[in-house]
Amino acid sequence: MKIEDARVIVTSPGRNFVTLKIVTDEGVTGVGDATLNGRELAVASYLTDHVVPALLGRDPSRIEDTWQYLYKGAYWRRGPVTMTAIAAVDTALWDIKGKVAGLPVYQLLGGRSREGVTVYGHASAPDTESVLAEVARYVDLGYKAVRVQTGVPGLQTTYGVGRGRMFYEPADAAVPSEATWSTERYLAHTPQVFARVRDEFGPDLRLLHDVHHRLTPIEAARLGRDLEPCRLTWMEDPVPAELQEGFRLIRKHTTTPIAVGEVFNTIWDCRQLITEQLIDYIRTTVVHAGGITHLRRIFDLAALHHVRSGSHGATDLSPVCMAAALHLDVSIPNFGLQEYMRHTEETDQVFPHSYRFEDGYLLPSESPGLGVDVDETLAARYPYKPASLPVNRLEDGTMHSW
Ligand code: KDG
Ligand code: MG
Repeated sequence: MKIEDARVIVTSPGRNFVTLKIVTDEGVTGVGDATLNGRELAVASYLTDHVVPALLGRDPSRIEDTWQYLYKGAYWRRGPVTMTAIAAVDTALWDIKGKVAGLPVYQLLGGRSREGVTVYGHASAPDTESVLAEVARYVDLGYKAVRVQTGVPGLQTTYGVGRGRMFYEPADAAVPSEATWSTERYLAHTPQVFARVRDEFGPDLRLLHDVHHRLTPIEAARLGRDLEPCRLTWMEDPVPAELQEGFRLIRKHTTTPIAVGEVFNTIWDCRQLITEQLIDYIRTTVVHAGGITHLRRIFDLAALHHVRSGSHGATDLSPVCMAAALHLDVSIPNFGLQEYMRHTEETDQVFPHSYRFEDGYLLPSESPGLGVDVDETLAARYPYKPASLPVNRLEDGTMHSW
């Protein structure tokens, strides 16, 4: 079997997505998500101009070799654009392998380690009163874990607080919009929100919070400490994570578990965090961390160091990524949680899939391969619209993280 064609499909059914579809000379096809929020066209060009020509004629069954060829062969290793492009190829090849074998991909990864994939939803609202109602809605839907985000009094907008209900879309304008941030106001407000939520919903509901990289290590340590009575499942992205040893300081001061990794692209971005046991959950994803092949390598390293998975699953990760993530989630020994922000109806139509939500769990597809596809005719009806993630400035105008 040989790769005969590889198409890069850019579509915007409510938001932008890039998808790679690989076609073999025997007519078997595979899909991979290649969406990098706000930088979609860079990945599309990387694939079209540099990867696709090298794929034509290759044997699609050689997944590991193709991964090594694209990673090492580029000379320029790592980085979000490169790793997202490699991820798309890798995911599509796993899809093809599953279809050829007549098995869902999780069977090729060693089979089930659990019955379902526990997911968390996003309760977000401008203030504490309204976020309580949002948490209740998720509980009623069966969710066993809920991420809680609110606006901060005195700030006009807060990143991570949605405008819609089941999903939010942070990429809004072609040129990044700007918001104002105050660490002081945020640190004073957030523990009060969680005290109310824990009080109202009791000890069993798993609660999570995303800091979106906005603190310094000592500020994050203080937040973690203030949140300890509320027993969070995790505090996510407390600080920008380029400086991995910065997490030692947070660890020294708080037992609130830490999750990090949605912006990581390789095992090297999290090696120190994992091997020094500075985190509890690694949030790397199929699409941004080199596909199923490389993400499994990260999760295996994590398993040796008491770190569980907690993959990113926001709306900018397409149903193709979600389908692939679920095959890994259900098979690995050290699964923790999977983020699940639902997609719009238009997105679900462009990417027909057979994973499903049931009683707080997502269940991977039982179809051969990944169990997801892209409807290219429908996709063509939604042209690309430039959209960037916003930036933050402090109240005095200084540029800040996110
Ligand atoms: O593209 C960026 C979003 O996916 C991200 O900001 C969402 O932080 C996020 C999360 O945890 O879902
Ligand atoms: Mg996050």
